[in-house]
Amino acid sequence: MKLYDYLPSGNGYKVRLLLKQLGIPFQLTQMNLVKGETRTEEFLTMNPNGKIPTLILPSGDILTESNAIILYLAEGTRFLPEDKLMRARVNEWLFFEQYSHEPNIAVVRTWKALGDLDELQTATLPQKMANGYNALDVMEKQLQTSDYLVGNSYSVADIALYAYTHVAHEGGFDLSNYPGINNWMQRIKNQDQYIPITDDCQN
Ligand SMILES: N[C@@H](CCC(=O)N[C@@H](CS)C(=O)NCC(=O)O)C(=O)O
Repeated sequence: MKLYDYLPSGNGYKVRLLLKQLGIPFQLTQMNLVKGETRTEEFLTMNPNGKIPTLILPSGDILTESNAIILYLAEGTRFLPEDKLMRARVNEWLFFEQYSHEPNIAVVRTWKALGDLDELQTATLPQKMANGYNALDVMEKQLQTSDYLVGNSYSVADIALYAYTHVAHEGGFDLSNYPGINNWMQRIKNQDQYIPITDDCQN
């Protein structure tokens, strides 16, 4: 498999972490997003949306969208429950991540990483922060009652939500009032074959 990725990206990290935990070797191509490397004609023929992660399967088929990729890779493994309702619960968290969590927590982190905020970003920041804290509140409520997000076992729901939660402080989010989330993040760090977000898995 060949993964087009960018190491600071939580979306890319979801795929890297799962590939590592599944023991699937892959070749990593790092894309410089700041230089627009996902916007070249060549890259856009693979992913017309111009984004990483983009995964090339051994068959040559191309997969995009981090949560679609991890669902595909997790099929038939311990990272995705077989039970229909439990799978729906995993999907609930994956859709929640893309609509309520990532657009706030990840976006604010990226803005801050890129330097000074422009006028529009400065005006939108308070709402983004409030939305991000709302998403953390929802996770905390669940993690006060269970060790993992779905059915008390580690799944792709945890991988998807961990990716940007564990670096939320880089966007200015204070996680000190979220004991459930903090304990859950520690449980994830203790998983077999855990890698940090900066690991390119190439050795
Ligand atoms: N919904 C997509 C979002 C992917 C995404 O936003 N990727 C960003 C990096 S985190 C990217 O490639 N940005 C480059 C660009 O838009 O030019 C997913 O979950 O994979």
